[in-house]
Amino acid sequence: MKIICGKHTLDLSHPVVMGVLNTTPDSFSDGGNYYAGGALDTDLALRRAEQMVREGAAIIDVGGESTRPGAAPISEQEELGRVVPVVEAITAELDVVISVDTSTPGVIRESAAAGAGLINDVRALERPGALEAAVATGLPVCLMHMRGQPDNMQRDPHYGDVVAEVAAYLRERQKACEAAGIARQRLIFDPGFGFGKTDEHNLTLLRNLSELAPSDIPLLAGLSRKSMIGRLLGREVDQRLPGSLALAMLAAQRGARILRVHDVAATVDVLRMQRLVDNPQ
Ligand code: 7PJ
Repeated sequence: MKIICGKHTLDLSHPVVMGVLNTTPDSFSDGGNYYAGGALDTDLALRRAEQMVREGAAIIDVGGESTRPGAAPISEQEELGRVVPVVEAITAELDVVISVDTSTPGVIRESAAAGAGLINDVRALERPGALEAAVATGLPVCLMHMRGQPDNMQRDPHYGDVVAEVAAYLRERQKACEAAGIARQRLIFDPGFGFGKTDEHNLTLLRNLSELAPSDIPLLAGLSRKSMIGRLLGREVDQRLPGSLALAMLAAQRGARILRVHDVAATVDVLRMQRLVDNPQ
């Protein structure tokens, strides 16, 4: 399974790691890390990207809008100012696929022009103009399921059958993408762990992960440091590495091809071990 991301081809015959690079001042685990004197420091962000590439990340996911539960929306101008300079810097310096974690049409367009190779949208291109912007880039897209919006999504989410409903939503967004001109070979599915889901919903989705996508559409799983680990194990955000690694391996065993994580080196080791055991040469 391969996916063409601009000038890079991503080999997904084995699971790969997507390293998180948040250029927000306020994200729950790495927000504000790349700020100096109150302003975004592109060089600090670039150095972090470089470190993640050394550690084995195949993709760097650059995000400028916080989507954590309760997060407030920001303007397009603000998001552009956080994302595009970092995409430009990474494109100029590193040989890696850059994905942009965005739902904003202008950010989709300008990031692609700056060298991004993948669009990662937690709103599955539902924002007005986002689908058209994504089509125009020709890039692959990760479609994620979210119930509600970040400011209200964790208020008592309900499903009849969470696996069937998430799968149906992703299929419906796939059809919308195909109708608009994004070929099936350019799509990635993601159940959106923690986005309008209780812990029980998240566990059920992970247990049944392989049912969420047809076998030719790669699955992405984002579980790293998420609050479900905090609640289930009683761990603060800086104590969630073992839980995150366990969930990354369980997701890989259930068919995830891209693991979106903060702790790249540790996750790469886990996936290498899993591969040695499960795919003997
Ligand atoms: C995800 C994401 C995820 C995808 C975030 C966090 C919140 N994109 N962006 N999947 N999560 N595709 O890192 O906890 O799960 S931001």
